[in-house]
Amino acid sequence: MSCRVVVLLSGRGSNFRAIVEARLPVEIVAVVSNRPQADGLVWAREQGLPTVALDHTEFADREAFDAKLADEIERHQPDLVVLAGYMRILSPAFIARFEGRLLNIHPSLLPAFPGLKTHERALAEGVKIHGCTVHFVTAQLDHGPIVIQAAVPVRADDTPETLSARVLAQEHRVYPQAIRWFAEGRLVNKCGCINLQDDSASQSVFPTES
Ligand code: NHR
Ligand code: GAR
Repeated sequence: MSCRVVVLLSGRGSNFRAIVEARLPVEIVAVVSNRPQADGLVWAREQGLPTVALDHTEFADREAFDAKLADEIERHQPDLVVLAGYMRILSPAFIARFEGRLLNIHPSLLPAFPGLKTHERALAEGVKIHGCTVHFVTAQLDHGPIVIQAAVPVRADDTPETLSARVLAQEHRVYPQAIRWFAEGRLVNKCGCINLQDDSASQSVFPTES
């Protein structure tokens, strides 16, 4: 029985594309966006995938929107919900319904730079290493248990654009990997830290150590 995945996105959808193109042993049962015009939603339709557009501006408040969003997601009976450039903070009531089966990719090496404008902030701080993090989503923004990270060098002449492109290439590599591990049932939460069961592939996570 394959892992049923719902994807949430708000924009371009390049992480979503990378997930589809990785040919994972999962079934994408719905692609949901809070922005009806999102490029990612257009591409999903072109692929013949089921889509749901829910315009958050048509709801009275965050709680009302999230309640409808959760109902729409639950209709598809997902084993996993994947945030792929989803730009709305999710309320505690939403998290309670999906915690443990909700993943996000964040464009920084958490716990550094939670929130928005991560590449600008990394450059302003002068960090020499930056990257991305796949984590389980909890009610505390960008603080859930970490599944996998990838690091990139920061170059002296980087702009937010060049740096984000370097990070994005790594996002496209590690997000499919994390989803594959979840689908294989290999992610084990041990007191808030994620362990990878049967870790014979660890050299692919830490290439410089092998
Ligand atoms: N929700 C919870 N509860 N916990 C997390 O860890 C979440 C989350 C929702 C989204 C993705 C996230 C990121 O990776 C994410 C993680 C949006 C904002 C934000 O401030 C912050 C973090 C993330 C996504 N959004 C504004 C808001 O008011 C709207 C900004 C916009 O529309 O452009 O929701 O960084
Ligand atoms: C990605 O860099 C993702 O990490 C980031 O937005 C981009 C979405 O790109 N997510 C966040 O900043 C969440 N707050 P994509 O739509 O092409 O996948």
